[in-house]
Amino acid sequence: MEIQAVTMILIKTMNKSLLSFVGIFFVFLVTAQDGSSLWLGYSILENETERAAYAESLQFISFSDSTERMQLASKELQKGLQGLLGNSPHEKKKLPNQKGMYGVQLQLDEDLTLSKEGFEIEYTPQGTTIKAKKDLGILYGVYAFLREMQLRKPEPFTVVDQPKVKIRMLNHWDNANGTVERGYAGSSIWKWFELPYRLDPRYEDYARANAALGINGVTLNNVNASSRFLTSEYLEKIKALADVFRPYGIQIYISVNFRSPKTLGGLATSDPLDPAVRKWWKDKTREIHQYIPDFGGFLVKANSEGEPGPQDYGRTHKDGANMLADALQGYEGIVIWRAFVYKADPNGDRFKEAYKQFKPLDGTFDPKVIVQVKNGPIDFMPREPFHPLFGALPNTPLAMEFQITQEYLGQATHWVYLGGMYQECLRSDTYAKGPGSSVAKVIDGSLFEHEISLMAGVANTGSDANWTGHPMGQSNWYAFGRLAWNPEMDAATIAKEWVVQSLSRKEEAVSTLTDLMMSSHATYVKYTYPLGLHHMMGEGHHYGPQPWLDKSGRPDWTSVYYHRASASGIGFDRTGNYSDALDLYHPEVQENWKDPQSCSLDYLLWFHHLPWDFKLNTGNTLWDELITRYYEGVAEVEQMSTRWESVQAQIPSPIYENIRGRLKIQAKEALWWRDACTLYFKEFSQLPIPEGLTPPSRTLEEVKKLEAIYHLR
Ligand code: GCW
Repeated sequence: MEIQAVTMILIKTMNKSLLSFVGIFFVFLVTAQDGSSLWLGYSILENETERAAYAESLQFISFSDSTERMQLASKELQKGLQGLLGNSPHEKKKLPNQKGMYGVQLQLDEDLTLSKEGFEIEYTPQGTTIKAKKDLGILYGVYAFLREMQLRKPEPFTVVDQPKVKIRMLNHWDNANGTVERGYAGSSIWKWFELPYRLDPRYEDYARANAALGINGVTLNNVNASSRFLTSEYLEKIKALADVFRPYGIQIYISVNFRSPKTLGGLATSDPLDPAVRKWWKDKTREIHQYIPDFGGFLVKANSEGEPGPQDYGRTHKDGANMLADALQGYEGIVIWRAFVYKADPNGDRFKEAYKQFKPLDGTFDPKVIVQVKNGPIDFMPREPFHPLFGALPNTPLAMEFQITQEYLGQATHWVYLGGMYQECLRSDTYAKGPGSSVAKVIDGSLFEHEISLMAGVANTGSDANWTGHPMGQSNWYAFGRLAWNPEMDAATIAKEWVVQSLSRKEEAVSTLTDLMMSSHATYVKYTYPLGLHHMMGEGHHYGPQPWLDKSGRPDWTSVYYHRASASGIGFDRTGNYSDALDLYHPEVQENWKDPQSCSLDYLLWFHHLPWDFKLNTGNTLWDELITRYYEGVAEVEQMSTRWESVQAQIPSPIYENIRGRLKIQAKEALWWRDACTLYFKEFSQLPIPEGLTPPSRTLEEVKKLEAIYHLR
């Protein structure tokens, strides 16, 4: 007998107060305490009166149409209510019209003025309706209702919602051999060697967790793509996953290797204008649809970091993307073409590369093509100005690519909530059509009235029991999903939602944790890349500090290329005096950053090379401010630990211990960053550590050895 069934029997045979005690105890048992249930843990509502009120108003579930997805929505609602209330309402075919019999109706309604994924929830103690035009809207409405129940009291409320962005997608950088590029939570969740015959139960857990956020697309494999994913053997495996995901409204996309016609098809070339190549892609696309009729489309990294692409044949990104779009004619799918391209130019500025290549192509892409742009111009640095392409290509739909996995943000050992960082980018004003032309409006398609819109997040999932390694990594997956649904949502609201559903509903814990989450990003930036420094991490693995890195495969893979520290100062001059990358932005945006006296300190060294004794508006010199920030960052991590310890009693203990351990690593490594950077930059500035701060207790040589260990064989 399942534990849940035992719980039910016990609950039915007990008196009320004993019942609530045992109920809570058992729900703790059935709700995983290790974080594996993500935001779908549905632990019992602790307030007995509120629970009783909800139970009274949710005695049954009925649904207007019996589609497979309506039934799924009803099952999800039952599961959720079972957890939250300790008891789950029965399904009823017809609405009971007995007095005192209240419940939820899931109702399809063609006349609603909402998009096909939108929903309307109306809760009253005497009856609740969840309405939508389509059954996927009902499923989304059910998840939203369960979320609202955890955030509100059982008093009447109405929620009307629909997504602003059409495609809300996770990009997995997962390889066929089970490894995950830039993955820090174990191996891939896709068991390619078992598929299609064995379906890991986690596939469905994954689909539920994503559907609860409204994520409706998944690219399964790494953008550094293997052609293997296009073989019929792998298409059969992918089909098996597509079949699991479909009921949850999730479509599959595949990252493709541009050289596949050659490597897989045996053709002499992969030139996108070659008729045989074009036919190969058409045939392959037809074959894919035999397995996956609702195939989402192709994701392509071309001519970037050694990946093949149309430029190998003297063609352009447009030629490559439009060829794939042509192969998809007659089908629903699209081509997602990445703009993460940069040529090695020792005298250039990598900041400008993607703009240089894509700006001239505006308006030349097939309507099925969307260009996917990383949030910033370099590469997912802890803080970047928004990418200058946003707002610059009015005739091309642009997708946002955020990184959820924390490649440059402490990987799985540093607690960094990314909601605020995503928000900062989305709310940035491009001024493309005057004030109010936010990045959010570019990517939701509204600014330039594009049909396709897309937001992608590079996933942080892996085989670890809690999915993300650091339990707090879950909140970044969650925040990404919520912002993809509505890029204008508030990061603090999202943080609170996540805490309430995933960690604790105790008031003190909720406010402490929301606070900690919201300040965690600024703290990380302080002890790693204060004042707009960027790209000074360990070579290759991208972990820890290596500001002294001066030789690598390419100049723009070193650290010195970016910080440009010398006796005369520090920072990358991107004004008209040097690279003039600033000029890629609208004049109003340039205003924010062009004058070092008024430039936000968060972005100062992104755009300016300044002398060490440059006087900032804080009253400090640049040197003093820089070093002070490193020290503040370290102190803030210590405070994070203390505050974390203060909520121990309110957090499930395995998660509490897990994070406590990781905070210790974070504290040690914040110190590592601080010492590495202050000692290294001191060699140039020749200035003392500011008064009142204790100088590092180790030498630069000693700190350098810490990084070197990563390269020992
Ligand atoms: O951030 C860099 C990573 C690469 C990644 C690349 C990209 C998938 O270091 O690992 O490759 O970006 O986004 O294509």
